[in-house]
This record gives sequence, structure tokens and C-alpha cells, in this order.
Amino acid sequence: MTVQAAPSATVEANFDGLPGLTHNYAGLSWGNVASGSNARAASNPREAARQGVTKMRRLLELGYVQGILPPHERPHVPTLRRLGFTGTDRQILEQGWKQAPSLMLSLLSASPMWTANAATVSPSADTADGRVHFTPANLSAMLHRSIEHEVTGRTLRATFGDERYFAHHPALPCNEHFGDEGAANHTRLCPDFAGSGFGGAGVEVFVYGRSVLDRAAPKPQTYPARQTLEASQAIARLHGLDPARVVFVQQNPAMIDAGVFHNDVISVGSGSVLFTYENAFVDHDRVLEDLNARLGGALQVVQVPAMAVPVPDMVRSYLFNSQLLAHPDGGMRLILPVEAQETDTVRDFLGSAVGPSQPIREAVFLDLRQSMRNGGGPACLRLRVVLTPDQRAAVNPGSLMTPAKLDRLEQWIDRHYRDRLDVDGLQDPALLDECRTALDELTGLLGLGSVYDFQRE
Ligand code: SUG
Repeated sequence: MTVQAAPSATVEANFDGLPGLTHNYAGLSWGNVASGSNARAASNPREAARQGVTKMRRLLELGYVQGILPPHERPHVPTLRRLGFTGTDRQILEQGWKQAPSLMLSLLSASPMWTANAATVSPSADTADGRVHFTPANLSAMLHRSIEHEVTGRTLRATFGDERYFAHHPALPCNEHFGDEGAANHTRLCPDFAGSGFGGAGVEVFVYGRSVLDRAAPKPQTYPARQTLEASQAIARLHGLDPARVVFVQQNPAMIDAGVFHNDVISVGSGSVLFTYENAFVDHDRVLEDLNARLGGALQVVQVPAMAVPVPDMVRSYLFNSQLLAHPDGGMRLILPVEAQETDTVRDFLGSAVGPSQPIREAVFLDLRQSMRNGGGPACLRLRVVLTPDQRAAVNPGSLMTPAKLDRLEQWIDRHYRDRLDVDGLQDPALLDECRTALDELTGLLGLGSVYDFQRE
């Protein structure tokens, strides 16, 4: 088994999104229970960002390769201009708050922090041209998220710039037909994990909420199914994946109606382990059999029965929105939110299912409460990118974290972030300049170049 951080190994790096300066609770995501129930509560952006840094620090200490993707410019003035607001930036913001306050809330969200939704990534071992492929998610289901993909695409190109190793696609056409939420609905399993680690060819599992063309397929009744089968199929095509090693699976619509708005709220897979809830998928048992067959019988399923953890506990605790990471002894390690430890049924389940002789050896709990109140747990906050040693060496060096760089990031946060934002604070016109000044400094720190519109005017 390869040690994660060894320079000679193919590694799974995690690129975390840093919570932005306008992190707030606006109740924007219909179907995301936490977002709805914390709407209009006051937020603490500084604490959110510090919790993000603490998470990255912990993963570094555990020996993982840790990268970062920066926050976006908010409020998003380019969208306001595109929607007909004119004048200076200040005049535009003033008019926006007068004429369209709910639009302003959407354009203030720090949602790019949830980088599991930034893109779908296919490692080079799976793609026809032997490069790592990236497709930013169009996030077309939610207005506040649909404005992310352009800047996300630029930051991905700036981070993974070497065309010998990295291929970048634009987001899919931004409409209901191709609703795409990125890696949150994508899992990669490895048939030969015990032998080749992350470097061997994988089986890529795309989980969708609905099919546009198959009208007879079951659909959720209350909440939106954000990912379509048609979007997942297009990404598999774009990335040049071998159809024999791709699986399309429908999420159980009843679970979407219970608040499971992405697959990473109900299952997580890595290596040869799939950690999942009972009935997460349509035709659940058949899906597991199919996956096991594609893994040549190597699939290890850790399944949580509804009898042990009722659906509301599963959703509230975010048990599955955890990072399943390679443990140096060949097993797996689970990084969970503290809410999982605080939920009795979940704690009991973990007590019985995690241990030295189990596929999941160890559970680590992190306080990410600022992000969790918007429905963003450990898994939402990171984008997984499998990298060979050459690819890793080609990543923009400033984007890969070290303890010293995290110290500098923390100082940057303390200099620029507010420690409280409520609806009045969000209307403060000074916020835009604060955000731009901080981000300009950050792209300098990370060596990313000019990725924001305000840097390119
Ligand atoms: O898209 N929340 C995000 C949470 C994303 C979680 N990501 C994954 N599961 N991978 C969303 O619903 C809430 C914003 C607000 O209400 O202010 C929000 O966008």
C-alpha cells in the first residue's frame, strides 16, 4: 500500500474550497434542509474560513496531499450588469438592493466553497487521452450556484495549467436538460486498489436524480432532482471514459424528498469501499451487485440500515458527507462532521462498524458548523483529484498547502474577514471592496494570476 504523501505515489489530493468573505445564511437551496432551517441567521465568515483551514491542517497532519481553490468575487457585479443594472459599482449595488433584494442575496452567496460541486474530475488512468479531465459543473438548478462555473473554470485552469497533463472542458449548456452538480454525484472505485492504489484504472459511478428523456422513470415529488442522466452521460463522453468502466445509477427519489439533494449526502466511495445507506439508489441491491461484478468481486460495502439510523438522523448528522480516505495500513479512514458524533444513533452505528479489523479503520470528527448550517459537510468542501507524481509536480505550486502556507492563510483571513454578517451587514456597500482587496491579495499569495473579472477589466 502506498503512503499518500510519498512523492513517488499516485495520490488522491483534496482541493478544498475556502469559505468566502460573504459567507451567510440566505435559505437559497430548496431541498437542502439545513439551508432552509438556518435562513436569515447571522453568520461568522471568519470562523467559517478558519474552520476550513483547520480541516486542511488536520488532513496535512494525517499525511494527505492538500490543495485549495479560492473564494469568488461577491456580490457578483458582472451578473448585475448582465441583468441591466448600470452605473458605478456602488450605484449598481444600491439599485440592486432597491429593485431586486432577493437577487442580491443570490449574488452574495459564498457557495463556491463547496468544491465537490466545482467540477467532475476523471483521473488520467480512466481517460482515452491519458490526461486528467475537468468539467466545471453548470449548477443550473439554483440561481446562486449557476453563476459559479466561469470563474471556477478559470481557477481550475490556473491550478492545473499544464496541457500535457490536464484537459479542461467548459461547463455543459446551462439548462434543465443538462443539470450538473459535479463530483458530488460522482464516485470512483478501484478494482485493483490493494495492488495499484489510486493509480490503476477505475470504475466511474455517475449518480443522477432524474432522466429528462425517460419520462416513465420515478421522480421526487417535492424537491428538485438537480442532476440529470443526460448531463452525466455527456461528461462521461467528454472525458473519454471506457463505457465498460462507467456506471449510471439513479438516486432513490424518496431520499431526495427526504433532503438528500446530492448523492454525497447518502453515500461515499473510494478505493474498493462503498459506504452507503440502505436504499440510496433505485434498484439498490442490483446496483451493488453490478458494481461488485465490475470490480471483479472486490467491492467492500459498508451499509447503514434504516433500522440503525433513521433517515432524519442520517440527513441531520451528515454521516455520509464524510471524506473516505486511504489509511496507510491499506484500509480507509473517515473524516466526519462533529454533528455525526453528537447524533446518538449515528455514534452507536460508528461504534459498531469502525475499527482495526473493519474496512473503515478510524473515524475523525471535525467542527465545520459554519458550513454545515448551509448543508456543507467535509465532503462538500473538497474536490478530489487523483495525481501521478508528474501531474502533481505540474500543479500550480502555490495551490498546494503546507503548514506554513496555512499559517499565512490564517493571517490573511484575520486581516480581511468580518466575524459577523446579517441581512443588514450584507447590504453594506463596503463589502464589495473588502472582498476584492482580499481576493486580489489571495491570488498573489497562491500565485494564481488574474482569475476574477475585476482583475481583468
Ligand atoms: O448547493 N448550500 C449548498 C450546499 C452544497 C453541498 N454540497 C455537496 N453536498 N456536495 C447547496 O445547496 C446554501 C446557501 C444558502 O442558503 O445561503 C447552499 O447553497
